[in-house]
Amino acid sequence: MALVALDRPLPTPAATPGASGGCSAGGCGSSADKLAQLPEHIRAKVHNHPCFSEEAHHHYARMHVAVAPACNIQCHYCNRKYDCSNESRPGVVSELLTPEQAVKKTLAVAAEIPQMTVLGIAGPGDPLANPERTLATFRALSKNAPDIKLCVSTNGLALPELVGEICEHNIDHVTITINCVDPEIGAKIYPWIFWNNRRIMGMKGARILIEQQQKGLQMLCDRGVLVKVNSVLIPGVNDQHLKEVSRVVKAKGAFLHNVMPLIAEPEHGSFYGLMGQRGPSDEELQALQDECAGDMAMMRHCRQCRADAVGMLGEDRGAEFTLDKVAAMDIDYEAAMKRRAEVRAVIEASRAAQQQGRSQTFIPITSLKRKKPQPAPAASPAARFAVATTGGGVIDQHFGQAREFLVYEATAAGNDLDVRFLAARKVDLYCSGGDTCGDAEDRLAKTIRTLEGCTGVLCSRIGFEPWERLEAAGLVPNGEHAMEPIEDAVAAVYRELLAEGRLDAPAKAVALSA
Ligand code: CLF
Ligand code: SF4
Repeated sequence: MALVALDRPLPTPAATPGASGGCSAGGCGSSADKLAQLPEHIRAKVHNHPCFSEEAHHHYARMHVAVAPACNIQCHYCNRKYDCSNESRPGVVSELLTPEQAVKKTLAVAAEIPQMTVLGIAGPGDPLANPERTLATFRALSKNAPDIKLCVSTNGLALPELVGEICEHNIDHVTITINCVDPEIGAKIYPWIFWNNRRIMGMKGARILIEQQQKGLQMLCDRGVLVKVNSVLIPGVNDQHLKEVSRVVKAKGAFLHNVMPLIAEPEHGSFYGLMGQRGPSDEELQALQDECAGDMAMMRHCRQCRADAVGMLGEDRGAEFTLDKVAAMDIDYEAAMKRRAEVRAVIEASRAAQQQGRSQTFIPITSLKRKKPQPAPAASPAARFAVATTGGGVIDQHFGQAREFLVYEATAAGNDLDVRFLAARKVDLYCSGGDTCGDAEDRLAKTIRTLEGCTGVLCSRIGFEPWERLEAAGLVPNGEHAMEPIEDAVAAVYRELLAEGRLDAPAKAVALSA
């Protein structure tokens, strides 16, 4: 295979921890393992989609093109001046694109970021309320860039009428934002819809929207299109109801449910923002995700990205691809496709090696026993770890350079150790260089507050000062697992702390070294 330049280093199997203890393929709840359990035809569809597969989001990027300005409904959490809150964090899209501009930009990004596998249209309005612009973009891309997966996000009102076109253009992944299945609750979220050239208010409008969403969902599932359902968690409005939503959409065949926190700030000018409607806390969000998880697979790695986002989830490289910069690029897409295939092959080899390393280096938790073995208790305390990573599924980021931390939870039950991804938490850059270091103190204090509830922080390196501050706040800093796969490193640190009796009270009951 030709040597391929990547914009980030890939882990090698040798980086997989041996003595420190890796996870077993069965005992560790790794997302890669869950992916492997899917039927082959579904696995092929989600394998390199960063939103539909949590494991893929460590390796592959997505991009959005903002070609859809109009919307056919009003959500109380949306102000048209801002990106669609369904699929993006607030902030105006920098540039609205024509389909032609969108195609050129997509080819440019695909050539520059070969691990970009998915092109999504997610706003800034509703893509299916702008069918000509949206479908023209998809049509041109399915012809000119057959190696890019196509993805669309919609509120669902216009969906049933467009299912045929969606299937025709190979749009394999659809997201429908479904916040309720009860019109009474719907009327509290949607003041009106625009339907058959009329504005329909309140419960009547909400009922039509719900019927259209459910009909569209069923039609897509019947045709084998993979559907993800997004729901905005609005405390006091639909928090008690989302479990029912999860049950209903799963019964219809939805693949994944993404419960996202409401973002409502007065400065966004949305109804909820101005009325002081609060969003959920991290704990409320996670509790609801856990409750819904009984019914179906949950997405927990959503970054609520902009309608013009470019790059890995959590990163935005949009500024590198403004219209003027793209216009100046000379793109040979035939050559780019070749290089993209080579890069994908390298990534896949790395993913396979990580999996292989994981199953080869498993050291059962009982191997930490030194003297007379004693039975482990039924369960050990759960502990959360914040991880600094730029992608690739490895710990490769300096603490001071992290703009977000991925939070993982480790739990031991008997001989099994489970490590699961919980959420991404955004932080301000602690170390931004230049002359802004005076603010670093404040930013560090904020970061520590953001990491509340975590036991430790894993990063590739960390300075002396933040190390001390983390310790003073009761967090255990750890820079010893640089370039190791995240789940293995979390498992290793959990084992160490458990063996040293440094986890919470129940940990002391675990006789690992009697
Ligand atoms: Fe975009 Fe959405 Fe497709 Fe992903 S985003 S259209 S499914 S390619 Fe992904 Fe962004 Fe969350 Fe959306 S992280 S907001 S879920
Ligand atoms: Fe805004 Fe999206 Fe709702 Fe339309 S569907 S009102 S663009 S959040």
